[in-house]
Amino acid sequence: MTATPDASRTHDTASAALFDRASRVTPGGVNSPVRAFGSVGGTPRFIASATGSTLTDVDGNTYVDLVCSWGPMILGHAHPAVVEAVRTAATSGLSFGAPTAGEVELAEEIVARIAPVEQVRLVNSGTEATMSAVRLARGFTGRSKIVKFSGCYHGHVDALLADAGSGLATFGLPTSPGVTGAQAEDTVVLPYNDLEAVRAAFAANPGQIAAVITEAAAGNMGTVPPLPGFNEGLREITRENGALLIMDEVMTGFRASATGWHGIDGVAGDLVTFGKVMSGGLPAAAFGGRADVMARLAPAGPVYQAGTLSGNPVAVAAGLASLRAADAEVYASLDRNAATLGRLLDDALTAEGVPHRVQNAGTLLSVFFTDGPVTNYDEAKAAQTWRFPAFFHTLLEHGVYAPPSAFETWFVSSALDDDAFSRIADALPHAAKAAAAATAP
Ligand code: KE4
Repeated sequence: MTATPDASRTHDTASAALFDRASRVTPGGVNSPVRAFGSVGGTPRFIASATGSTLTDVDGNTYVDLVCSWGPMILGHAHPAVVEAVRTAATSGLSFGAPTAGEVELAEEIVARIAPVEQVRLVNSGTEATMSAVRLARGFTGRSKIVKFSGCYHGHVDALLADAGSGLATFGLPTSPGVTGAQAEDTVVLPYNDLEAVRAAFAANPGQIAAVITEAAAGNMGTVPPLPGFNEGLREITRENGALLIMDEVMTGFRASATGWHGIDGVAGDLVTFGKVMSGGLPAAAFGGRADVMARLAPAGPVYQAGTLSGNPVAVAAGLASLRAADAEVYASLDRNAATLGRLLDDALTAEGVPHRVQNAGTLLSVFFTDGPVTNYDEAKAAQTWRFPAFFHTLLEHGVYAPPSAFETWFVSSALDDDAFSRIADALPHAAKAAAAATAP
């Protein structure tokens, strides 16, 4: 890679034109806020195609992809087995509104891999999964309050958009407009990694808390793993108080390890949510857990939940192909690639004397511009996030597509090869210099 951005990079004229057009017909010009580059500025790149670990934008610029569609693409883009499975499924029809064998196979695959999951329901997004899990927990316990943690994001569920992380963290909206007081007042928001606060919340709300929902390892305030004993403590406290534990593995599921975060700390949620990797990149997600809890779900039980495209045969084919292609070597390469990326980040920022800390949770990782450990959202917000925009854009100019927010996790795929890493290694010293030169607002 040349010392300066590749002169052949045509930059972003076609992206800029598309962003202008998009902004006239779609709020913010995007269909999900973080894609708008709001917290880093500049023009979002409109992607024309992707293969392996490479994205190509509409101006013909190529990038090493460290977003992986926010997690799903652990095999890289356009993996032949996944594309073929989608092609085959599509030629048999796209949607029937009736059960199919593929849905059973995907449910069986999840149940076989994740011990606490005895039954599973397929849905279309992680938001649907967490929304449905919360409703089921309330229906099963007859209680109304839900505990969540500041900086954790569980999708745009009204009740969970209370001081959420991810997009809201980027925009700094402690509670999204449109979420009514009634919906928010049943949500208790606590500091992440603080078991004393959880105990106090149960003491203050005896017999009222239906569930605690937590990201199995937090990835929406940057990567903030649970402190040793935190998830185990949540398991113990919820059990003691007759509440359910909802482990949100939408991001960590089948990515942090072959069996998600559960495969790392073994803490069994009563309900577990999934998405992203299990979708192969198409709209599919799931929630599942104890059979006695899931038995309350319609049509078996009274808690209503439904979806026209739930278990869609083409999405299911993509998810099954992705999970089945993700063998031990794929997960070994994810481990290696996450370690390599973390080392390259650390070396480049150390060389420029930039205060930083690379944090991992399984194969998830992110970089905080601070020296201390980041264990919760306040500490994540206290980092020198003002260094991130220059860092991000310098990487982008040098052909590396990192998440466009300091409050997001970086995602590796098994498709990252030597060429990709040499491009990353070439770009990082320039990005570290830009971070070092950044000035506080
Ligand atoms: P979706 O509704 O976006 O499929 O999933 C919501 C969700 C639930 N739980 C966790 C732990 C999640 O990370 C997410 C979504 N993650 C974000 C990335 N930080 C999706 C990216 C976006 O919003 O565009």
